[in-house]
Amino acid sequence: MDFNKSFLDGMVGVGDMILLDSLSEDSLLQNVKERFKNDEIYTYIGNVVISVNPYKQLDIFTPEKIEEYRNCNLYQLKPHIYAVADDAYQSLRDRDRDQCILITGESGAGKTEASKLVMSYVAAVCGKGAEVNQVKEQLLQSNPVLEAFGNAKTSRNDNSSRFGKYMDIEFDFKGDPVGGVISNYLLEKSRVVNHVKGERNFHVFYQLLAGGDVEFLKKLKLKPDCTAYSYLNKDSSSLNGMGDAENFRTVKNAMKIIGFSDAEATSLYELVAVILNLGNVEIKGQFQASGMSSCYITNMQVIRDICSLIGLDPSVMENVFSARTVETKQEKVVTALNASQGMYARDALAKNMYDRLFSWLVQRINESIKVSEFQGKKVMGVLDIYGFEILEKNSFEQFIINYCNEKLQQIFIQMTLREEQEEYAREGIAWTRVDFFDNEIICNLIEASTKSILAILDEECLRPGTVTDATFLEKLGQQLKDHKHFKSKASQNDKRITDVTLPDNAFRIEHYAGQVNYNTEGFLDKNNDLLYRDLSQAMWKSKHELLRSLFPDGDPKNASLKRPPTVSCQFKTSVSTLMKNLYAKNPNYIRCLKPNGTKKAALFEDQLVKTQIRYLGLLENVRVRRAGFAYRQDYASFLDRYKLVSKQTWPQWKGDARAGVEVFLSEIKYPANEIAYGRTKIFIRTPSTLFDLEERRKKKLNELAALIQKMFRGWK
Ligand code: AD9
Ligand code: MG
Repeated sequence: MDFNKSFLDGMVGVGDMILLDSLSEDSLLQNVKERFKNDEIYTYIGNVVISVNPYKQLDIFTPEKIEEYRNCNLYQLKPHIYAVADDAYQSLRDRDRDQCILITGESGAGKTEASKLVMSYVAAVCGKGAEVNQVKEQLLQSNPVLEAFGNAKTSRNDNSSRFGKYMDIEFDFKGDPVGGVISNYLLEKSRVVNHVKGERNFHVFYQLLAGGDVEFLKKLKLKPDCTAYSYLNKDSSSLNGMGDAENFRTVKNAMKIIGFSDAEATSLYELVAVILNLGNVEIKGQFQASGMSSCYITNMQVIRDICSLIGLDPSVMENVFSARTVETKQEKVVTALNASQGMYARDALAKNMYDRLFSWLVQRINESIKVSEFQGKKVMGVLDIYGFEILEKNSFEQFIINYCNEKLQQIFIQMTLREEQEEYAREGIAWTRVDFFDNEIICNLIEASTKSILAILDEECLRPGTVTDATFLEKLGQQLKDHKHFKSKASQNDKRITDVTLPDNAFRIEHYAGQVNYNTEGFLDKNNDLLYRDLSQAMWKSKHELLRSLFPDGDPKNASLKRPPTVSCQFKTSVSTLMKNLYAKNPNYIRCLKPNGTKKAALFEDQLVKTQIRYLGLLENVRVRRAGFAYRQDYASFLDRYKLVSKQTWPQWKGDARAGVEVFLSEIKYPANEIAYGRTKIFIRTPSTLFDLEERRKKKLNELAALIQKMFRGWK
C-alpha cells in the first residue's frame, strides 16, 4: 500500500470539511462549490460523504475506478462514494461488523443513484461464481421493478422515488451475498388518482401502455394510448421521452430474473389495468323522487371490462360506487352516495388497490431473495429515504417525512457519539464532551407516548363524536403550548402568539433543521385512511386470486376485527423497528445535495444549496465529528507521510512507528493538548496543526527537489 498517497494531495478546497479552518454554513458552501466546479462531487465530513448531483455523466464510475478504490484506505484516494462502500464492505467482511449505509437528501439530490452505485460497487468486488452471481443479479434487478411501480416523474426529479426504501443485503462468512430483505415506507398513493400538471403517475402505467404488445393489451382491456386514461392524461407534454417501451421490457426481464412466473406477472399487470380502467368510470348525480341525491355510472361497459378481468359480478362493483352500508351494533343501514361520494369511493379503491399491490410486490421480491436462517451471517443495510421537506404548504405527508428525518438525525448523533466514544476508549484517550444540539426533545414532542403530536392525533382519530382537523389543532394548542419547539394560534386563550407567518389553521414545529408550519387540513382523514368495508368486501368476492389476497379485510370472517392501526401509528412502529435495526449496525452516511432546481449540469445555486446544508444539519455534523479531535490516522501512515520533517526520522526510521511520530512531533513542539497518542493512532485536535504539518512537508519536498536538481546539474 502506498501510504504516501493521500487525499490531501492536489486537493481542490478541502476534501474533508473537518479540516476547514473557519466553520460556518458559508465556509461549507464555498468549499463544496469550489469542488463541484472542478467536477469533484464528493467531499467528506470524517467518514460521512457529501455528494453533489453532477447532472451529467462523469468518468469516475468505471470498472477501472472500482479497481482503484478496491481495498484502499479511506483517506488514500480522492473522496468517492466507492471509498465509503469499500470501507463498509471490508469492515463487514473482515471485521464481522454489520453495516448500514444511510442516504439522505432532498428530492433529486441523487439518493437513489447513490444507493445503486453502492450496490453495484459491492456486487463488483465481492465473490464470483454462478450461484453468487445469480443472487447479485436478483438483488440488482429489484431496482428497476420497484422503480417502475414506486417512482414517477415529478417537477423536481424525472425518476422520483415516491416511497422510502430500506434493503438489507445479507452475506455469508466469506463475504459473498446470499440474499436480502426489502422494507418499504409510505408510498405516495394519492398520485394514482391525481398529480399536478407537468408530473406523471407511476412509471408502470406508461410503460405497460407503451411496451405491452397489442394482444396483451387487448387481453387487459387496454388501448395503447395514454391520453385515453383519465388517471394519466393530465398533461400530454410529459408523456414522451421517458423510454417507457424499453423500460417495460427491462422490468419484465428483471421480474423473470427475480423469479416471477409468467402467470404472476400477468396477474400483476391485470391489476394495473384494472386501476387504469377504474379512473375512466364516470359517475353522475341524480335526484331521487324523495328529493335525496344519488348517483349512477354512465359507462357500465368500463365496469364490465374491469369485472371480466377480476371475475366479479358487475352489479357488485356498481353497487359500491353508488351506495354505502353503515353498520351499527343493532342494524345495517344502506345510504345512497351522491356523485362526489361515488367518485371518492372509486378513487379510494384505486389508491388502496395500488398501495396494497405495491406492498405485495415488495413481499414477493422478498420471497425470492430471502435467506434461510442459518445462511446469512453479515448484513449491509442500505436506506434510501425522503429527506427533510419544507414546501409552500406542508401537510400530513411532510409531517411524517420530517418526523422520520428527525429520528434519523437523532440516531446520527447517538451513533456518531457512540462511535467516537468507542474509538477513544479503544485508543485509551480521555473523552471530553463537547456541546451540540440534541434533538431528542423534538422527537419526544412528536412521538412520546402521551402528550405528543402523534398521541393527540390518534386520540382525535379514535374519539367518538364530532372530531375535525380544527378540534385536533385546538387540542394540540391546549396541550403543547408550553413546549419550546411548538407553536399554534389555535388555543383561544393563548394571546401570546401574534406571529403573522403562522396561519390560523397550522401548527409550527421548530425542527433541528429549521421551522416548519404544518397545515392541519386533511390530517385526520389521512391518518385514519379508512377504506369503506363495502369496497374491501367487494374485492374479496372477486375470483382474481391476487386481488383477493390483497383484501383480507373483505373476508366476512374478519368483519369483527378491530380497525387497523392509524397511518401514523403504523409509521411510528416501522420507524422504531428501522431505528433498532440501524442502531445495531455500523453507520456509513451519504448526504446528497442538489446543486440547482433545473436539473442542469455545472449550475450551482448558492441559496438552494445553503438551505440543504442547513436541512441536512451538516454544520452540526462537522461539529459532532470534531467534538474531540478533528483528525486521526494510524501511526505507520502518519509517519510515512510526515517523517521527512525531521532529520531524526528521515530518510529512515528504524524504531516502531509510534516512537517515530513522537520524535518528529516533539521536535516541532505543538501545544500539549493539540496531540494525543492513542494505542494505534495519532489524534490531532485542530485542522491548523495538520495544515502546519502539511506546509512543513511541502517545504521539505521543495528543498529536496531543489537539491536533486542541483545535483543533476552538477552531473551534467
Ligand atoms: V427522490 O427523493 O427519489 O425524488 P433522489 O433519489 O435523491 O430523488 P435520484 O437519485 O433519482 O434522486 O437522482 C435524480 C437524477 O439526477 C437522476 O435521474 C440522474 O439523472 C441525476 N443523477 C443523480 N446522481 C447522479 C450521478 N452520480 N451522476 C450523474 C446523476 N447523474
Ligand atoms: Mg430516489
